[in-house]
Amino acid sequence: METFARVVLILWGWRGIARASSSCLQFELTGEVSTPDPVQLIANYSAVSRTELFGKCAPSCLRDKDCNAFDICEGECRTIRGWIPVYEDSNPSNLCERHQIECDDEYYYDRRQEMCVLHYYCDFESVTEAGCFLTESHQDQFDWSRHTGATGSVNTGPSSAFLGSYYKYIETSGNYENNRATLQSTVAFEEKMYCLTLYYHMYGSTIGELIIATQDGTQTPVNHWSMTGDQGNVWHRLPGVSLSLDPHTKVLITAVKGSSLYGDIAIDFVELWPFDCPQ
Ligand SMILES: [Ca+2]
Ligand SMILES: [Ca+2]
Repeated sequence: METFARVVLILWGWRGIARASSSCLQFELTGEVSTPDPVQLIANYSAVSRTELFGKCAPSCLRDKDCNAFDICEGECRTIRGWIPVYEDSNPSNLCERHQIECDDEYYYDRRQEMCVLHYYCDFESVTEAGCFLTESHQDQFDWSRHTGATGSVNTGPSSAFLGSYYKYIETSGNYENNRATLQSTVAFEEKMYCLTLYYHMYGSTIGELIIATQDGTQTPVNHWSMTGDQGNVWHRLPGVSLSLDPHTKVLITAVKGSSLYGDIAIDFVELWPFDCPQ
């Protein structure tokens, strides 16, 4: 309780700063988070007291229009670009307070446009996800599996999700080489450029291929990005694939099975931003 009271007092101080520097931007305390997405990190600052941390991160975030949130942690604060859902962590020593501009689910606040913008993402944390734009295709040979923890085979697949608890992967035991599993989009997009980002994990001696493609109606899909073979036992970020979409075009994320069971390919935290990828 004592901590909570202190936070409220500091927040009032911070709102004063925000009003003075910009047109009533309100960063709300939205929850407690643990490890941030490293790519979305803008800067880290350290200080002893919470007051000093607010004094460093709040104005720094206000000055930078790429900054959409800041975290106040023990001994440090960090400014963050883009939009990140709030994940709880079971380890209390990891916890930071996330302050961001709140929009409805499926939207994030774009400070350059000064509005909440529709934003699709799939983090696979629940079976039905409000903002997710992907579903299992039936035009393929098998389905992706939603999973938590390590996959059933050693020496292939991740040991845990990249963010949160769940991810999707292809289980390659019991499937035939070159069998494909596809996630396809289910929404009618606006006609414009989008930017797809995701995390992928491709660990195993017989990893097949991960492909990002688009399909206009029933035409042959067009590949925009692919990765083949073992990429080590680590989550990698795909920094962005620019996609020209319209109401008739689908996004396809396909994993292809390799020659043995050491071919588990996983993805997590798929985001589709409503603008072209930064160059
Ligand atoms: Ca996840
Ligand atoms: Ca399928």
